[in-house]
Amino acid sequence: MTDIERLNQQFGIKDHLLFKASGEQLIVAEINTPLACATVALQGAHVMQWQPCSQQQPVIWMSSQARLKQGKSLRGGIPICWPWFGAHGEQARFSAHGYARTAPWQVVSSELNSLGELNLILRLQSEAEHLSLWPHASRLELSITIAETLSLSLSTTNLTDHAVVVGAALHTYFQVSDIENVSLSGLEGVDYYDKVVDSPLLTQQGALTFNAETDQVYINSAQRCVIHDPQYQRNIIINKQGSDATVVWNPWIAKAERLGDLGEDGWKQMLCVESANALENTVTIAAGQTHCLTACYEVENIINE
Ligand code: TA6
Repeated sequence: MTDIERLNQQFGIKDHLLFKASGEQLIVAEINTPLACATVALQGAHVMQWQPCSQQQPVIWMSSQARLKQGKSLRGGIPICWPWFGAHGEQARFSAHGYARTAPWQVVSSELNSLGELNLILRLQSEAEHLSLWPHASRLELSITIAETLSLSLSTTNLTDHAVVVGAALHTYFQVSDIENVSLSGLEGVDYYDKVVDSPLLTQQGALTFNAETDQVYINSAQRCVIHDPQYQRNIIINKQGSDATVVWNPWIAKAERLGDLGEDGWKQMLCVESANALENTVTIAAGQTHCLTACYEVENIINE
């Protein structure tokens, strides 16, 4: 029996959840329910796509150039940054955003409930190669609930006998009609670092609009954010818990060209709003304890006046 056959036998749900090969011998879970469709790669527990039935456009952006490749991060979807955010504190040669997003995760459970919500739980257990990068045994689980809303809960259990400090993010790429025609509210008055210019702490004045590369880390921010997209006639509402930092990122033209994997003008149709624990908002997890970082995305249709 192949891995895919075993997964479908153990966790498949007829007509609603099917595991299949994708890219270079990797495996994805394809989800179709009366409420929404989604795709989740087992590598990195990476939500690649989510589209409620009520939406004409996907809510999560994925680069047209994204290809599933063993050990390679995907441009788009919801990369899981863990157990550090950004560059590694000491080892410049370690991959940015940690190793969880390129590691093979295991399926723990799948369930379609009476409301038509599909829940999938994936787990990453510390392996030797991970311990060489981050020497603290841990169990990482992602619980994904796919419906008219999308909920993700990333739980870190510290399996060691000492406290550990963890940086993490649900590095979500949202699809927008045109980055120059959307705004982001919810961060008014919040302090942030502008990573494009390596600024000191600044304070956000008003809602964010976008007209250049944007890479801002908002600290002590547990607020709900909303992406306002009049052209798509929708708001994307981003609620979170267990996350005190919010990262807002769009590479704009030059950086998108340098990255080279966003596809033709892909930068114009994406906006990252990341529920994170980073910089002064990393989390300390005591021995044997668990921390949960949770985000929930909801789409509100609006009629333009
Ligand atoms: O979250 C924003 C950021 O840290 C940017 O600085 C940029 O590096 C982005 O993440 C993408 O990182 P990646 O390693 O996926 O190319």
